[in-house]
Amino acid sequence: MTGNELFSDPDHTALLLVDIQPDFMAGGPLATANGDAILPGVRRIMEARPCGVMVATQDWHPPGHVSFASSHADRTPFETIELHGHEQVLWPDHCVQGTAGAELAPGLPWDHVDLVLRKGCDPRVDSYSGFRNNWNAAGKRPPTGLAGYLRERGVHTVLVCGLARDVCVQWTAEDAAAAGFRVGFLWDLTRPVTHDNDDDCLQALQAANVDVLETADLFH
Ligand code: VGL
Ligand code: ZN
Repeated sequence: MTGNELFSDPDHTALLLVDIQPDFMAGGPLATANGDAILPGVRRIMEARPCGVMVATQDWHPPGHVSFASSHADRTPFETIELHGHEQVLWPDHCVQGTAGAELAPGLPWDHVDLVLRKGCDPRVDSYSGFRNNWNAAGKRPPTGLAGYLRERGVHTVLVCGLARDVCVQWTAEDAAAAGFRVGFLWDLTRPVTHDNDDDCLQALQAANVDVLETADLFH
């Protein structure tokens, strides 16, 4: 998919702004590599609005969430455990409901956003993707309703950006593609939490049939 193709079809395109929250930026407990650097470009694309629908996701965990290392005896952040039959990374406490670090990052025009979708609210299940929770005790990944929302709004193409590139943006992009949307991944408007993961991330995106784009592609 080319940038021009995307810009030419705004009525059927959605921009998904994934987890752009202070806890994933400089000084936050789960800081991505230079996450703050995406903010000017994200502002620019929000203002240019190459899409009829804008959705923000917000990581929004209750205190004591199962994904926090602090919720498990003798565990430290970035260790993995098995949870509901799947590998779960244990993170530092982050995006705790109602805290400043969980807000949508100050300084962006959030008023332009149609829907803010909170995720990770179930204390026993993690949720990386905006489309589905991670696996629950029944071995299912229940949908959030976002695919249905977008379809009802006439969307068939989604552009994804935000934090973190190799976790929530990647999972959101993969699930969007699996749900049948055409997906553009705005690579320069993402930053990873694990710095040497870019090759794996690119491979996974390619395997999922996600197009990796640079925002410059949208503006010519
Ligand atoms: C995220 C780890 C844990 C993300 C959220 O937004 O990428 N990563 N929770
Ligand atoms: Zn989280």
